[in-house]
This record gives sequence, C-alpha cells and structure tokens, in this order.
Amino acid sequence: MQTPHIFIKKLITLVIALAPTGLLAAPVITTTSQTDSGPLTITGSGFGSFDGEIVSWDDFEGHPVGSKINGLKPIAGHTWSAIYDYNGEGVVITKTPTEDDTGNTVKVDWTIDPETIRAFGWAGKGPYNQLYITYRRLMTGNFVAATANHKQFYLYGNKSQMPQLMPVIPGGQDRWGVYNNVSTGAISASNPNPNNINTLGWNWGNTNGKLQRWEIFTKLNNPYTEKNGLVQVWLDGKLGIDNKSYQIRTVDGEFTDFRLGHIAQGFYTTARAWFDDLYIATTPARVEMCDAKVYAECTVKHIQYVKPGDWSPTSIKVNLRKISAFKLSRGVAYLYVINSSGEVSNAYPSPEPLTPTPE
Ligand SMILES: [Ca+2]
Repeated sequence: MQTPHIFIKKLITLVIALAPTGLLAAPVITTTSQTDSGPLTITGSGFGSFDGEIVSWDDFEGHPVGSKINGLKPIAGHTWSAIYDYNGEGVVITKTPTEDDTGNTVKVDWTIDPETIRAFGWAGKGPYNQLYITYRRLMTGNFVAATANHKQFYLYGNKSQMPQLMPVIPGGQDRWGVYNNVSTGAISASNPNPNNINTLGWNWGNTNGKLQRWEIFTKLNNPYTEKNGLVQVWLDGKLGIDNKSYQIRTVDGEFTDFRLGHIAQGFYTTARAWFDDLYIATTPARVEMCDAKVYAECTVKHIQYVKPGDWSPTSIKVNLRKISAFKLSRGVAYLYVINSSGEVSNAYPSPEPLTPTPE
C-alpha cells in the first residue's frame, strides 16, 4: 500500500512524462526592469538555453558611408565579403533610402560594374544544418516576370556546392517561393508546390520599392534521404511559407556559404537593393519587439540583439533598439521571447517610458 504522498509524487512524475515537452518549455515573461541607461532585464521562465551561435549581426551603423563591404567586421559573426572577391562600388555602405527610417545600410547595386550576380555575406563557415536568417530589404528594378530570374540570397553547401536554398521568384512567374536548386520545378499531383510558393500573395509588385522585414528559418532534412526538412518564411511578421516535409538536400552536405543580394538575371541593368539589420543564427532563440499583442498579427517588428552570454533560462539582458519605430506608430510596443524550439512567449508591454537607445 502506497502512502498518499508517494502516490502523488508518482502521479506528478507520470503527468510530467506524458506532457509534450513544448508545453513545459513555453517561455513566459513575468516582468522587466531597467536601471538608468543600462540594459533591460527580461525576467520569466521557460526561456531555455540560447542553444546556438550568432553567425551574423550588423546594423551597419559602425561602418562609414561609402565603405566597400569586403573585410568589414560586423557587430557579431563572420567578417563580410563579396562573392567572387568583388571589391568595387557595387556593394557599399549607404544611407537608408527611405524618409521614415534612418541610419546606414548595405546597397547591392547590380548596375555598377554590371553583373547578373552581385552579393555579400560569408563563405567557408560552419557547416550549418539549421539557420534563422532575417534582414530588412528594399529592392527596386525593372523586373519582368517573363524574362527575369531573381533570388534574394543563396545558401551553398559543402558537397559540390550542395545543398542549396534560396528565396526565389522562379523564371516566368512573379510570386515568391523557396527552392533548393534540385527539384525539377514541375508541378504534379504528388508535388503540387515544388518551389514552395507562398500562400499570402507576395509577388514582385507588392514587395518592390518597400522596406520590409524578411525572416527565413530552415532546418535540413535528416537523414538527407528523408522528406522532413523545414522551410518557413515570414514577411513583415506574416507566415507565408511553411513546409515541414521538404527534401532540401539530396546529398550528405550542410550549408557553408551565405550570399545576400545575388541574382538579378534579365534586369541587372536596373536592379538595386538595400539591406539592413542582418541577423543570422543557428538558433531561432531571440527577442523581438513588435506592434501587436498577438505575435502572428505583428506588422512592425524589430529584432533585439542579445549576446548569447546574456541569455539564461530565467533572465535575458538586452539593449532595446528601434524604439522610435513604435513611438511613431501607436506608441505602444510588445516584447516577445522566442525560445530555441521556436515557441513564442506572452506579449509583454514595453517598459515606460520608451527610452530610445543610440543607434
Ligand atoms: Ca542600419
């Protein structure tokens, strides 16, 4: 005969064992605190460990306007380089070309030293089997769906340059998808969406000339023969591509190169793009500030850079950034903690007053 407290202990153990791990791990923000001009401390539970490394973070404010990208050191991660060792004026630091935003950005300009492929990032790193990639992008140019082939970035791998992955408007189409450069692209009953075309109507027309936040999370299929790879894309906070059964790779390789800007085939004589707040990590764990109380309804959303050493399961230290973006809109913003499993916390109102930090 068991004594009641032993029975209860066993019952609790059983309940914990049966509960989905995700439920137990969900992050909760309980409070924030801040001393004068110091970092904000976010306190709560379920933040977990950071569980990865930041391989790129740059807001480009530390680089003088006019600097060529080659050799610039980001705030965190790999030194920037241009593809094909390009060292001309086609990839340089410029001011953001919009009135409602300030600061420095990277301009990729295919029209200078005209070339179909112009891009920057890093090569020969990792290898990586999982990456969360985000940036703000503004692109212009005379894209023509019938003739143009445009890719925002390229991930290359270490097995004869495979695996690969790229946000793409496939040739002859005008809607954004994500492609591994392996599939035939042919639409069939068993493969109705081979290019992972988005479900929210993102096309050249409604992404051209706008400064927008792109987010891509990918996890390679494992083993490489299985169709269990992950590809998710958010544009201004909205999830428009969500494939959890993609065979990204067909070889036993992983990603080693990242090149942002990339191909503007068919319109390279007019194509220009500006990129800012470029962040890449091997974990989706991060802090976001956004304009909505429901995370999936965020439209203005800015990543809050956290050094991995400032992240613990119950507390995160962060210097808030891009606060002015929310002051200009509704004056209210919400903090979110996303853990390394991609689970999103409750919305926590931004601390008052919204103190802008130098940017
Ligand atoms: Ca910037």
